[in-house]
Amino acid sequence: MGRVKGKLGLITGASGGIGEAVARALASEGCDLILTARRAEKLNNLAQELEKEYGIKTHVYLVDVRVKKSVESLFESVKTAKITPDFLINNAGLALGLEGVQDGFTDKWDTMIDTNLKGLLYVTRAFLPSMIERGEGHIVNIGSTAGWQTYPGGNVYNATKFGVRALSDAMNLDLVDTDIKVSCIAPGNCETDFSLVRFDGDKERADKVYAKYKTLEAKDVADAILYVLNTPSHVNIPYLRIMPKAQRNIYVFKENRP
Ligand code: 8X3
Repeated sequence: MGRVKGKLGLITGASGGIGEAVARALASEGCDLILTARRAEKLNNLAQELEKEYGIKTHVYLVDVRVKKSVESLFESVKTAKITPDFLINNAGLALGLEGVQDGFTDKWDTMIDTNLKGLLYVTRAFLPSMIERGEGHIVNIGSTAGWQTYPGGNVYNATKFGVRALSDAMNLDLVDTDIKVSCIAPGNCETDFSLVRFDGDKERADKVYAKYKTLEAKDVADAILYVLNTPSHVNIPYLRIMPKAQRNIYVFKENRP
């Protein structure tokens, strides 16, 4: 452990959920951070809190990863600030709705594909060359158990997460002659505002997703990411799947929530 101390990590979607938890975990290990998201207030508060608590440096940028120009402007700002991320956590992502394809909303599909796949690609394309140039770097893509198994109504979200898995695999192949590592971290059921977003603010419906058994917490996933980032330089972890003990796959789980 201890390899992230003094390094600089760039996190997308850092204002909540797993992104925020990763920011906290990295900060607690003395890692400086580039925090990006769309929500200014939450991001600024988090940055201030982490600087104060852990004495690290933070750089905050409002970015919508779906918008190519927004990612380009992030890249330019980072370049102007003369900082280069040592690793990139491609965390920004979401699910919208649970309709069958026959009833699906194409705008929701666009948002999921643009965020989960195209956004990940834009950010990676922007920062990967400087990592290669420096001969060091690590890209962590946040996948999902939904990238291993489909479920009714998961359709496009499933496709994006199968895509994140495929892209992680493909990046590892493309980068074989470099020193850059690529890891796909795939959590199972993790209690965040993921379901609230998916169900358009319907809290009762969202709560039900987490009611049957003890789910993962965002911090559990952040700890796994920290482990992956802390591996020695000759070790690469292409995939890490992390599930609640009570959930063995999308369909098989033990109802044991107290
Ligand atoms: C979130 C996990 O099972 O709700 O990526 O799709 S699931």
